[in-house]
Amino acid sequence: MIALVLSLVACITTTKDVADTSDTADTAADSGSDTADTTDTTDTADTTDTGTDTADSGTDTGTDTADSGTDTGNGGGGSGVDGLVAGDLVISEIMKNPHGLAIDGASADISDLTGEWFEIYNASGEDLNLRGLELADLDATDPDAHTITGDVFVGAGEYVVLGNSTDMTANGQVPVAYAWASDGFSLGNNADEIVLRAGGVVIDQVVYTPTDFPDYKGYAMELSVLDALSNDTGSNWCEATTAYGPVIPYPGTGYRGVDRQYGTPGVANDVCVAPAR
Ligand SMILES: [Ca+2]
Ligand SMILES: [Ca+2]
Ligand SMILES: [Ca+2]
Repeated sequence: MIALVLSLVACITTTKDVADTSDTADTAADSGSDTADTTDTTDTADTTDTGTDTADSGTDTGTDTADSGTDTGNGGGGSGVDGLVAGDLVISEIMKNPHGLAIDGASADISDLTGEWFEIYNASGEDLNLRGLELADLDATDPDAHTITGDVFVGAGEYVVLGNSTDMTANGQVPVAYAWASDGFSLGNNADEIVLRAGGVVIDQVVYTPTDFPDYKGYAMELSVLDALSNDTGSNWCEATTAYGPVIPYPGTGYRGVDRQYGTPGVANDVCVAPAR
């Protein structure tokens, strides 16, 4: 009986909602300044607000993602090669024909290829990054071609060495800053050419022959006058007189009995003496 009474009371106090049809859309333009609504998730944008938003002065707590792209700029260490003109770089020393440990027939370490290098003098007057510089020769049928793909910094008035290998053991203790690594480029032991281009423009080139230029195995040829016109003439080149690298176990007295390589890779050349042929 008590339960029935309670049930009737509940029925009496419960009313049923009817739809509220009296609201009309708010079409008035809002002229106030909005404050951020941080709790409402259902409002649509108010497109009639003429108020002025205030700047978001909050602190960004998001996490930046790392820049994993490849930097194609010059790395901030010097100007790029695109604006270079003929003479800005000078090919100043060439080791076309190194002799290595293989010469004793027992310990093959420094091969002709891995021991090759040449030196560039920066005559441009500004610090440079040689990334993008093209190395080539003038072979009509099978031209050498390699484009420098890494940063190679060389200060104004300084030298940099490019070679086959940056491995100081394999190249005979030469401070090679960048290696072409047999990728389409090498230095012929007889006649060959080194051409430096930037954007298709020849910045310097040397066309050497074994008759007009110094030609002795194990001796780099060094330029005596540091400009890109002088290096076109063989008589402006001399054999290096400063030894570098490891003692080479050469049997006998051939090659003048030398047991070292000769050159000044990366630093000023020796004072020129007449080539001893
Ligand atoms: Ca060679
Ligand atoms: Ca030249
Ligand atoms: Ca030198």
